[in-house]
Amino acid sequence: MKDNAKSRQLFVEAQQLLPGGVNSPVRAFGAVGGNPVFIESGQGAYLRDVDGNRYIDYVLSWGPLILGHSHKAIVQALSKALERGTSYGAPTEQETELARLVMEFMPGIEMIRFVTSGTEATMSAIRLARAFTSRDKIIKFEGCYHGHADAFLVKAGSGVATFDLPDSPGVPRAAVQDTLLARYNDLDSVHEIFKSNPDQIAAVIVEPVAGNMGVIPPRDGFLQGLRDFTTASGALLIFDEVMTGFRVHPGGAQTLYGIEPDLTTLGKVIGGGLPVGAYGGRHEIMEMVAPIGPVYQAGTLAGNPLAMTAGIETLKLLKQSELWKTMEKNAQILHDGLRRFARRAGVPLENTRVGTMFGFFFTEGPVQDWQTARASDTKRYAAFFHRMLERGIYLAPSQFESAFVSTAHGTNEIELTLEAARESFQTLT
Ligand code: HOZ
Repeated sequence: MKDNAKSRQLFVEAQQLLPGGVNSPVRAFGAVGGNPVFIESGQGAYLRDVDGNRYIDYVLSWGPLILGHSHKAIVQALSKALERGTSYGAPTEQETELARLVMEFMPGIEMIRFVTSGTEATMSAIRLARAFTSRDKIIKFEGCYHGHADAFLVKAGSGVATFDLPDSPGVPRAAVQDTLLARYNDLDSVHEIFKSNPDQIAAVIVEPVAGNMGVIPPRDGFLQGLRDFTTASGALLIFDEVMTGFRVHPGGAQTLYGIEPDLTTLGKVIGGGLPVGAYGGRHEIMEMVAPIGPVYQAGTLAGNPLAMTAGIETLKLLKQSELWKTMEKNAQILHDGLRRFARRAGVPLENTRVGTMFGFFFTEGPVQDWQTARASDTKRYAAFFHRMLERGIYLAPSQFESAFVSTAHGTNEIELTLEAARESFQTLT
């Protein structure tokens, strides 16, 4: 057994001051039981906790750390930037540079606004879509998570699914009355909504690869169907690529599947581990944003120079296609190995992967939407999670999240992980 005495003590203290001892619910291990480990530092593919235990990290701060922890280029660039100040509340060259880099990866984005979180990005994107179309209703999918803004807290994924809070108290009915729910991967359910709300839908917002109910790839034709419905009805298609951006393909899901959304929301990777979000799209839409248009949206720390610097360094390195390809190859080796060892141990496992994101459901499968995802055995996931943690592998403390690899995960880390998985699966039967 690992010694976790210091983590346990810190958790006791934290719970007296912070709700659940954490600042974001899924960190609390509520779905898997036990105490969260408190982290002291991260280096490359590894986390070190306050008791001195080391873990190979597949959470990577929930996705942003695509180059691993404390990447030298980022640390150096940030150290220099720090000496010049932390925030100015005035424009910097870095904002334009990061905008240009993002657009090189995602040419469909012609103009972009940086904000400070994914929640802010999605919340602002629907405000803009509503203004652009002069319509109020939006369609979202059960099990998809677009941050915690009121309008999205209906049958959402991530922590909302993990803690089974389908509709959060505190969200006024009026805030969600225009949020219409469809089933992921089910075009008929989308068609029905369009049919019963003619000329009223402002936007369809979707995680083009769902990553907040575990990882669920879109079925063939699903995203194209959304593109066709929205175009035909004058609604906007919003790809929430906060998670999938740079992860399922360097150019995001829109490049991988060849579908151009009207608006894209980003976060995570474009901040290189610092707080960031962004929304962008075609000129004619983005030109509605203040100060050139009437749609108001602002932020004291938006486009923060440190976040921009970390994002610039990250994207510059990601331009080396070999780096990305190696990372994807490693994700594939992991995915295949997990499947193989689960099968050998007789553990029913549906595992999924798109690019550098992967997930696994303890079920016979197939998993294609929230209904089938939630049918998986979460107790078994919890047991697997703890067996892996004990063997030095840090996975998300919930079945309904995604795992990520970074460029710092090499052959050694992959082999150690698969060996830990092999042993862990054997103990589950
Ligand atoms: N989007 C992340 C979860 N899937 C955010 C992590 C959090 O909620 O803390």
